[in-house]
Amino acid sequence: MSDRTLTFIKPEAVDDGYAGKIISIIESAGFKIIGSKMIRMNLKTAREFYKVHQEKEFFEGLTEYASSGPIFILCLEKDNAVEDLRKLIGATDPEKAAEGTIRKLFGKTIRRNGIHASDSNENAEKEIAFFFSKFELLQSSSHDIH
Ligand code: FUP
Repeated sequence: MSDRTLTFIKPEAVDDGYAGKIISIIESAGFKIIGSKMIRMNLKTAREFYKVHQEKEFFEGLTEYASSGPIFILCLEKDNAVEDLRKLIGATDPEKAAEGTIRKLFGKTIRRNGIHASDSNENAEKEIAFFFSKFELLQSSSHDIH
């Protein structure tokens, strides 16, 4: 089975109308979309999703921002998906992100940086299960719905 990862386009990038452009970059890089949805997280859900950061000084701002509007969530499949998507999105701070990366192109600040992507295979599987039921994901082998 190919590796899977979880990504979402953050509220400001969705609001600015960049979802289509960002998804196009992701698809052109060889990722297959095996699940997608647009939702708005409430504050409680955002705090749960980002709980690994709960001791950080940016936690309140981060979770308020993440719940401030709809996000576009994708489950993606590709060999080496986690690492390859992290390369494609670039560094957390758009100012430090490499040219051509999604955060360089569409991010504005370290908080409003355009896109989230899982940072390990273990977290990818946790984050996929956080947002998707198995019935919402295409099977990697046949691409049939379960
Ligand atoms: P990343 O894995 O690149 O998304 O970065 P982190 O896991 O370190 O941070 C998670 C999110 O917290 C970032 F996407 C943006 C936000 N953040 C801030 O708001 N301020 C900071 O100083 C660092 C991160």
